[in-house]
Amino acid sequence: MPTSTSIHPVLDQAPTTESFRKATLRGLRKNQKRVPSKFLYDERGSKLFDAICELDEYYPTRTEIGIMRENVSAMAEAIGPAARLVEYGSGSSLKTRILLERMGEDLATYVPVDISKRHLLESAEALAEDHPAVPIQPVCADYTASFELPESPRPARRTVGYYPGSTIGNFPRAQARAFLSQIADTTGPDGGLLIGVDLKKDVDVMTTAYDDAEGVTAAFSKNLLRRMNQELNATFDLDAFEHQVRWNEARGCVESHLRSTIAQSVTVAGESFAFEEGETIHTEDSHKYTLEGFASLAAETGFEVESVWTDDRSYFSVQYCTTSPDLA
Ligand code: AVJ
Repeated sequence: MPTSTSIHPVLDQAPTTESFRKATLRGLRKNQKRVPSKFLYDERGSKLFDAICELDEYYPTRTEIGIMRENVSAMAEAIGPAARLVEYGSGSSLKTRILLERMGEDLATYVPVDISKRHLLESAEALAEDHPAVPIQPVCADYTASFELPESPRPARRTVGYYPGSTIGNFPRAQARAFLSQIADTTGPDGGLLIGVDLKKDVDVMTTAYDDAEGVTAAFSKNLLRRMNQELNATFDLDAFEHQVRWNEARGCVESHLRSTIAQSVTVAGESFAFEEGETIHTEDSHKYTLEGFASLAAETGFEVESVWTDDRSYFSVQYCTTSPDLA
């Protein structure tokens, strides 16, 4: 039951089980087996990810929240009045709260986009309670595919993307470029993008963030096997795989894998897959950037980095990028 009139009906463009099946089979047939990381975020995965964000080892969330709190006035000023704020992968919308507390009334509308419908709705309802004056227009979609945005219920002066969490790190460079270009297309001229970008640092700090002592990240990762068992009739034995993390210097990313601890064969959607002992399924990349590296990537997509905020250890950055006001 809707709890608030400020929440508009969900625009439902959720990916189907069929798309999960197709992508999974395609990935498992490769030499280096892999499954796209967006499938980690079913309802249980989204909850586990929230738990990751509270781990001592997982510095990005805490650091980004600190940067947001400290600089929210400057961020609000950069975004300007009456913007339409579109958040890609809104999850629990925790960081958005910092923005909304500062600029709530100033926003034309808030459009959270997330792949997990339940999570999307719960977060929207919680936000609406605290910010009844801001229209909320939830969109359930895989934001890496093209999707429709609802029309703003109030005139918006510009569209600003919000992409926190260094989720851009999930993409290899070419895909990151394509995705930023897609956001630039969505915002159009005189648009903005407030984005969280994790920075390169000590390798131990970066890898430990994905390999916590409590095993929450391992559970998050293995949830993918559970999900395949449930939705694709797969036969994964969760005890016969372990979570493994590697820093890949050449690609500049932390890689997460699920490593088969024995030689085994597993069925997924009727198809059989052989695993050698030690063979892995690559589940996720978390790319790390230098400030220069991100600025040059953004420049290839029609965005220009206008402001950069960091913490005192330069672990993480929040950056405001703009598209030119006078594109075609
Ligand atoms: C949500 C993609 C930013 O890569 O840091 C955290 C996901 N996976 N721990 C990241 C994640 C395991 C996270 N992103």
